[in-house]
Amino acid sequence: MPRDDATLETQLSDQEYVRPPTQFVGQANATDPGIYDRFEATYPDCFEEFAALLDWDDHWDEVLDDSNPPFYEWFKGGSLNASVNCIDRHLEDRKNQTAFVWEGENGDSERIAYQDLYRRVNEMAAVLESVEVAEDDVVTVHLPMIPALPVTMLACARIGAPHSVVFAGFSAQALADRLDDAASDVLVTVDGYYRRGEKLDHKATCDEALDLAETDPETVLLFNRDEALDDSVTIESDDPYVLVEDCLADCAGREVDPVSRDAEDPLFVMYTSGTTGEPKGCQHRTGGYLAHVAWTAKHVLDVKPDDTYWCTADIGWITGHSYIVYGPLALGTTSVMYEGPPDHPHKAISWELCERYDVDIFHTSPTAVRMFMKWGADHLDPYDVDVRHLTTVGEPIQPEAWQWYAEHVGGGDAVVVDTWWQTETGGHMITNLPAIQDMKPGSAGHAVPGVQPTIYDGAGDPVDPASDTAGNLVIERPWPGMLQTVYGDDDRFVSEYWATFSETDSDDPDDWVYKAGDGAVQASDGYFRILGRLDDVMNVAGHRIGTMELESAATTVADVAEAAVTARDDPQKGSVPDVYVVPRAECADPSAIPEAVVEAIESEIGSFARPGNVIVCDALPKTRSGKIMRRLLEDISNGESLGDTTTLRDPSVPEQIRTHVQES
Ligand code: 6R9
Repeated sequence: MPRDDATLETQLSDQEYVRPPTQFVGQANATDPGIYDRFEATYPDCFEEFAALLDWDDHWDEVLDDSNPPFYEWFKGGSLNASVNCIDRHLEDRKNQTAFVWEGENGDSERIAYQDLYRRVNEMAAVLESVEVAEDDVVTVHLPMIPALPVTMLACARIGAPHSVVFAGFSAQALADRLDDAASDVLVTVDGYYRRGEKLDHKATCDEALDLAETDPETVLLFNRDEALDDSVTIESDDPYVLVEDCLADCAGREVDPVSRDAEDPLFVMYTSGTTGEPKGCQHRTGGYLAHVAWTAKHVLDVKPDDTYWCTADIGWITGHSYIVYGPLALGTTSVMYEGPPDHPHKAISWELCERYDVDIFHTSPTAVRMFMKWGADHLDPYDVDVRHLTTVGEPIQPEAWQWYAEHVGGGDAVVVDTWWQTETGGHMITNLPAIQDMKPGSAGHAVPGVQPTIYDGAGDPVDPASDTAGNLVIERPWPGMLQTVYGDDDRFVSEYWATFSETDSDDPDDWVYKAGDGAVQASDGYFRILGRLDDVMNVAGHRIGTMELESAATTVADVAEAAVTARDDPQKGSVPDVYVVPRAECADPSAIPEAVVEAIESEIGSFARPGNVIVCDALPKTRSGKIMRRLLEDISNGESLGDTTTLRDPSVPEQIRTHVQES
């Protein structure tokens, strides 16, 4: 349920506007301020401008079919292939242009021209066909930031097999859960990769996932990262592994006809954390999704074919899907892809690569900006960084971090754009068009043309527009990039995203409202500012993690009776999870619990979800009806004073816990 408005902190401060530099405005893709009114006046037909950026096999008959809300259909009757839009159609003009320049952590590098990408994707599509992947089979892909990842995604798209990419940092259990949910017959992975100089045995994770999963994939296609890792991998003759290299040799030079997909056919599934322990498979359609990411990459990221664009996200998250793979490739640009983290092999690697590849547009997370800021501007000094456009995504960016980014990375003459959106929305939703609106540090800005964000109060009524009133962020009208459903679970799609603010027995689309799960405020100037999640989802360094997922991981520890997780504010990561656990009565050694809980979370989810503190306590604060008061724990984690505790079953519990926190 949405929280009431009184619990939302708005902390509105006077924010300054920053004008986009004239040279930026002069060259920008989006310059017509009339676009907003035009889109408003012609909704939903306005989104034909999105679709017009793509090559279609068959033109659509209807832009939006909203007869069965919330199961909207976009560009109905149209058909297209995503890999053709991302590759084939660019070959005539610029087959030798680099699509990806890839840098491995260990110093390897590759330039992949559009023609090379075409060859690789076709050969991989042939490999997938050779292991009997058919149209509409979901292929699970567990690959790190190596060229094989976008190649596999596009190969899936070519044959109409939706991909389900599982971020490489996810644990075996998380991979097994996603394999099971999608019931994939084919899994694509790699023997190993590098992380901060260490060789990671990725196949071992896959072996373990295969043991844990109920699904028994018939084939596991195993890429080979490099020869240096060969010794560590053994393939038994009776296991489902097949070396991709061998298959590729058999498929050398093969071309695979792209499957013409209905606009509504799914392009991919991406699992994301929600309010229950089970991640949801957000299913994205081919036409609407691709149109949305292509248009926003062009108009928000200002990507042009001649640019070199670098988005530092991992392709394993939605940002990488939309704004490393599909959007930029649909526009035929050159992208940088880096295997490693921003502090390896040294803290200036980002600037070294910006200089080496002459990056024009740099897209990263506020967490990364805060890190760069902490490391200091000196790291930039030796490099010639000449970007015209800087963007951020994933969490709110504080005005100080924004200023630093603009001044030190942008050199004072770049635009900085904050983009708000979600795995579910497919592409940008609230963000400025950089040449049209002034920047306002700390605010995401305006809605993407045609998109209709609104703030609802706790009772489900819209607050006055632009009234500085904080509330629940909702989207009132369908948009092309929106998820189609939760994979295999239409009911959950309705209950998670629509039920709270919609009249679910109505077939009038005006009665259906999408709940984002975030709090937001629209200032009197129309700019939206995002205040953070209102549900049981936390944002750790821009990664979404469900509180329930963490709690169920913690309770897999045999000695743990109960666990509650809260988000503690963190200057670097935005927030970090604190885990409060109550040992079972028969537990012999409670002091061993914290380590066991950390291990359990790493193995159930992945090390990126590692908690900050694990606090062992005698009891959790509960209401008389037995509900855990997580907000009290959050106040304790953040060292804040506790409000009214009289509704607690045992009002002394919070103070006891505070003592434990101070001791730990
Ligand atoms: C793209 C992506 C979505 C959640 C979202 C919100 C937070 C994303 C933000 C932002 C403030 C921004 N979020 N962008 N918060 N300002 N510019 O991050 O997708 O991983 O699904 O996360 O991230 O809380 O609801 P996803």
